[in-house]
Amino acid sequence: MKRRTFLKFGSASAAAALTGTAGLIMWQPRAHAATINKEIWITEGTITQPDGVDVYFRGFSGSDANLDVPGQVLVMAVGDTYNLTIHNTLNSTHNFVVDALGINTSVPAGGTRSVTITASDPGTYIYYDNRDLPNNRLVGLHGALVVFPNGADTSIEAGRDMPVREFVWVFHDIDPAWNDAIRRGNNTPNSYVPRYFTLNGLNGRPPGAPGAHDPAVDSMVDPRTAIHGHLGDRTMVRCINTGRAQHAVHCHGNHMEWLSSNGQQRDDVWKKDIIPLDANGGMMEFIFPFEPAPDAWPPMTNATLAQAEADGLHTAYPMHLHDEMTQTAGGGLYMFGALTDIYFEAK
Ligand SMILES: [Cu+2]
Repeated sequence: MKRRTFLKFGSASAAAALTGTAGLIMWQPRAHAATINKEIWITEGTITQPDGVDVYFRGFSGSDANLDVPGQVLVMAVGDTYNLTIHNTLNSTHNFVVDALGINTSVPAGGTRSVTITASDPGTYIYYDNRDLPNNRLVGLHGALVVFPNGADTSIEAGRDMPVREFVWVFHDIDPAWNDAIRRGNNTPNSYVPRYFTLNGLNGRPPGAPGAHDPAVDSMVDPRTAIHGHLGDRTMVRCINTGRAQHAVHCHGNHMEWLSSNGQQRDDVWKKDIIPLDANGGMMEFIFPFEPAPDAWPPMTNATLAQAEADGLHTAYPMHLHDEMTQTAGGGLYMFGALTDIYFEAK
């Protein structure tokens, strides 16, 4: 059976379709290996960008009625058997590839294929379509696979204690001229000029702008992306970059504990306020420790956070990228780029 699904999403409806498909990960260590069965659909359509422009995308989506960019976060443990069934609703062949796990499955136009994923090492992995590299990855066929330690192991990645909660941040950049050339089956332009920069598929919306504070469109409040924690709530963030622009990830409030880059754990965990994130499949993991922010006055305690909340105030610090272009959309709209907020909350 061959059919074609073309979906159009305004930002709000695209984000609604995305809810729960990327970002915050819930995980409870368990004693036994599991068999996990999941289906995803390769779909296409347009997503409206912050400047009102509809841009063409393809995605590994949660249903044939969705367009998920990035794709669903796949979560498993070492020892699990993850049976993934991939339906290709498009009229072109697409691949499902996880380089580090030796997985490369081709799904013909209109066809369905299954792949079994097993992993011997915990960590963060990228899945993507490597056909016409990098075009299908750039046009949206990418996502994150997270592998936790097996059994009841409560450590994560080289004996580090399991953090209180975890997030996946998928950074991406978009040249709409490339996406349109890919849609038409034409050669992509000689130059690549990204005009949109996304974090889990969304962008920041500055106060007063359309969509500001709307979790369906604003990456600064999107629950998959914005971090909330109490003092001491060590929070792990797994960053992947499926775009072509290298990034400099920068957090206010606390320094980040830099755990790994590109799958290589660091022998020494440095505390940094800026950490590089390589382009074209780069990865980086860090812990945001939720220590009292050293620049706060009066000194930050649970009591001062509670008083601020009683006064109707948020205590939040931004994460933004230090490559300034990425903080814009459409060639100039400032603060419509890849950024989010980190909220300190009273216990
Ligand atoms: Cu800053």
